[in-house]
Amino acid sequence: MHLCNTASLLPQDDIEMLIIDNEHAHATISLFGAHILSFTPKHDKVQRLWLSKNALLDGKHPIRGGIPICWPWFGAHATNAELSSHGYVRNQNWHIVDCQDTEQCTKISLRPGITTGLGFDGQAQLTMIITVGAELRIQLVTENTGDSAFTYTGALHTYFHVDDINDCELTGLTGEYLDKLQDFKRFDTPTPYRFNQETDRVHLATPKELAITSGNHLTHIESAGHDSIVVWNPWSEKSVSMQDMEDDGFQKMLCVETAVTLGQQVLPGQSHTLEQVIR
Ligand code: TA6
Repeated sequence: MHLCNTASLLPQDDIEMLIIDNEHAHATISLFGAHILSFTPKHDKVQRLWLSKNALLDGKHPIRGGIPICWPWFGAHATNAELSSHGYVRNQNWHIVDCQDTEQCTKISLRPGITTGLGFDGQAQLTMIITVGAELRIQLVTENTGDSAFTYTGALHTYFHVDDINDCELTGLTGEYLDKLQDFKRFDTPTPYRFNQETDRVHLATPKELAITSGNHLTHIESAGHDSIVVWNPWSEKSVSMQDMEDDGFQKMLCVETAVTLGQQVLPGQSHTLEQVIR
């Protein structure tokens, strides 16, 4: 595969890193999991994503931070608790199928080795299209290549960098959420939406625009193709319990995930795109 001029491949630890460096931004993408690890626009040089200092880059375990791809299920598998959380495509090597340079951006398309697996009976082609420019556009395209419909869940499980979780506000969410920490009971979205404890919520609203204000930084998040938005911060106790997360890691991150948690049916010959734009 010929790489475009603004892309280069570097081995790091046990995984291959794709480095994108164009006039608009710098980004790092692990081919293991097609996992975006960093995105820094050049106009302000502010890193938008958080990556654990203890993240495992061994090509065997999911990477803590950046943008994990959850597919073909979100969270625990609906019927088989033995299967890995968030599906199986973040745990495998992807390959580059296209790489384009334009004046505005670098556009990379990647596909996983396999899309069939225990726990999912669909025949699908999965493509991740990453567009790196002044903004980062991530499109996860699920195509039904079989002759029967299937339903999937998934998420662009983005870990955003925040200066201080105690001085951070999420704007744009309204309506009800399901609280995973309280047996998925329904609650109203708080305003202002600030954080002072472990938070694990599936918001049933589908806003196009969200924003995270943290210190004097504002990160804009656009979503499309979603049926929910997941908001997660493990807080202190969970951070300490996770080997791949530094004990105080929770203070510098907030997950805001463009998600399909209720289920998206894809008919034969049809496709569905889950999209998040970060700027
Ligand atoms: O998106 C929130 C969540 O489902 C949490 O419940 C927590 O499990 C988080 O994802 C991280 O999951 P992981 O499997 O990457 O540790």
